[in-house]
Order: sequence, then structure tokens, then C-alpha cells
Amino acid sequence: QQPRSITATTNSPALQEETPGQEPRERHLVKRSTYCCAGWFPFHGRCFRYNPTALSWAAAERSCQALGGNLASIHNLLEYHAVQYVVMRACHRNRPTWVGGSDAQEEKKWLWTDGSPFDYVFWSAGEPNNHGGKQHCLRMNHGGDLAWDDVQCWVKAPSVCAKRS
Ligand SMILES: [Ca+2]
Ligand SMILES: [Ca+2]
Repeated sequence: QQPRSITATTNSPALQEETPGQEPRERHLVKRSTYCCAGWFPFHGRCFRYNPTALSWAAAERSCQALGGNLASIHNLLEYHAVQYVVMRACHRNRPTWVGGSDAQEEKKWLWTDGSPFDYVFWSAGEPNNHGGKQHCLRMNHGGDLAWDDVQCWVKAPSVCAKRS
């Protein structure tokens, strides 16, 4: 399978990895730096994949682990837009979708399942509200601002997995 080029999928300058002055062959190799198998979208050293099957958050995480990854972690707005793109490309709308954040172990102590630092948030207005004291899992594309919401973990939703390229 040929890897997809990142530059073919976005117009954002921050996503382009070309360096001026390089020979075409070298440039070609740079573009391959995030290699992903078919069905996985490359972005900044990781590969992302949308799973349309509605699963609980824990079942979604296990299905990602079965593919060698975890539910996606998100560390800046560009990464969030990339994950939103993966969802939009697959189902042509901004479906509410599980990613790997959870505060199930301890309230308000959010963690990513891939072990990376929880160093960025994009909560919807008024979220996370831990509604009913029972919301411990992070679902994206919430509400009009398409931001993040904490949701009951047993709710079934599609998901996005990520793994190292
Ligand atoms: Ca909570
Ligand atoms: Ca909530």
C-alpha cells in the first residue's frame, strides 16, 4: 500500500513538511515520514482511524488496543482538527465520537489511555459537568461548538483510535 501524503489532505501550512531547497527525491522521503497502513490517516507521527461501530468507551479502547493502539489522545488544536477530519471524512458529519480521555479513576483528574500527558483541553461551554456524578469519559464533537463533553462511559458511540506510525 502507498502511504497517503499529509500535504494532500490539508491546506494548513503547519501540516506541510516540505523543506525548501531539497531535491525532489529527498522531499518525497520527508513526506513519507509518517507512514500509515491503508485505512489509517497520518498526522504528526501518529496514525488515526475512525471506528463507526457504536461501543461503550471501554469497549472502544479495547478495540483500539486490538489494533495496536489506544483511543486517540489530543494535545493541541491542530491535532483536534485532524481527529475531527478523520471523523468527517468517514461519515460526512461531525458525529459525537469517543477519544481516550477519562477521569474514572479520580474525579477531575483526566488521563489519556495512551499514557501521554493531559496537557490540552477543548471543553464545550459548561463542560465537563460530571452530570449526575456519573460522567467520566471524553466524547468529542459535542454541541454547537463541536467541542468536548464528559459523558457516561457506558454510552455507545463511534470512536477514533491512534497509534505510532
Ligand atoms: Ca467525571
Ligand atoms: Ca457532561
